Amino acid sequence: MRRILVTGAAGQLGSELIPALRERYGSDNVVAAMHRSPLTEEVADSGPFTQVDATEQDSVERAIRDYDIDSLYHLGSLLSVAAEANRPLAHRVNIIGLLNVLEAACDTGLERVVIPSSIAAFGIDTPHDSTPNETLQRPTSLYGISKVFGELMGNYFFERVGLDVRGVRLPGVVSWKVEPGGGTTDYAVDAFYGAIREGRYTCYLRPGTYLPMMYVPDAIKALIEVAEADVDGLKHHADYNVNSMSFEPTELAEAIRRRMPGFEMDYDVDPLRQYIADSWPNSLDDSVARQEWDWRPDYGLEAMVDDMYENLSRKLLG
Ligand code: VAH
Repeated sequence: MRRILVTGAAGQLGSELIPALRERYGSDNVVAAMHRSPLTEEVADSGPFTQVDATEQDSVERAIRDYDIDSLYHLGSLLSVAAEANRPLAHRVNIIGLLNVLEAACDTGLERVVIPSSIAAFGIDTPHDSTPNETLQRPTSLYGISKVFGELMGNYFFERVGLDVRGVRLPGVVSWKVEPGGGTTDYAVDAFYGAIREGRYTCYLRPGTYLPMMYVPDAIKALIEVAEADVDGLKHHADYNVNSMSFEPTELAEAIRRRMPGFEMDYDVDPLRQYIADSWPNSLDDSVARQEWDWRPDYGLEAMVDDMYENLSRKLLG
C-alpha cells in the first residue's frame, strides 16, 4: 500500500482513520474523499482531498486515476437509522456504491480494498453472546443487509475475481472528533456530550441493552492491521469479527459518573433503535482475527471513558 484513497472521509471513522494513515504513509499519500459533508479541519488541512460520489462508478475511477491510488478504504455508507429513514438512498450508497467501488478497483488494477462490516451483519436469531465468526446472518435492518452484501461481495471478488478485499465487523464505535449521526449505538457518544454540556442525558435504549462497543483507536487499529496483514496468513477476507468490550446504558452512566459525580441518565426508548439494538449481538468471538492476524484491542470501558472525558471536555469547554 503506497497511495490510499479513503471514501466517507467526513464521517466518524474517516475523520480518525485519515490522520492515522497520513502519519503512517505520509500526508500526501492519503487522499480524503467525501461527497457532500464537510471534512474536519484536521483532515482538510493535513493533506489532499477530493469529492467522490460512490453511486457513480466513474467518479470513483476518476479519483483513483487522478491520484494514482493503489489501495482504497471504502467507509462511505448510511448507518442503521439513516438507512431505515431513506431506503432508496441507502440502496444507492450502501449497495450500488459498494459494488461500484469493487468494480472500479478491478478496472484500475487496485492492490487492495478494505470495506468495514459491522455487528449489524447479524440478526435476532444469531447467537447473541460471543457471536461466532461463522454463524447465521439474517439481519433485519437495511444497513445490516447491506453489510452482509458487502462481506459476500468482498469475499466473491477475492475468490473469483482476484481482487484483494479485506474487512472487519466493527462494534459500535465511540469517538469524540466528529459527532456521529444516524446510528443506533450513537447513544454511547451522545451521553458524553450530554454529560459535559448539561450533566445529564436521555438515553433512547432501555437499561440492560448490551452491545459490543469499541473505542475509535482500536477500530482504526483493526482497519489498518487487517489491511496490512500478510495475505498468505488469511483464511478469511471481508468478514472478521473484532471485539473489545460490551456494556449497557446504566454501566456507561456509572462509568461517566465516576468522573462526573451527579451525572444523570434517564430513558425515553426509541422503538426503532431499540428494535435494531435488540437484533444485534451482545459480544463477538474474535478468536479468528486473533489467530489469523494477531488482533488485540487496547481499550476497555474505564480507559475509554477517561480518554473520552479528557478529550471531549477540551473540545467542548476549551
Ligand atoms: C450504527 N454506529 O449504530 C453504527 C454502527 C454497529 C453500529 O455501524 O448504525
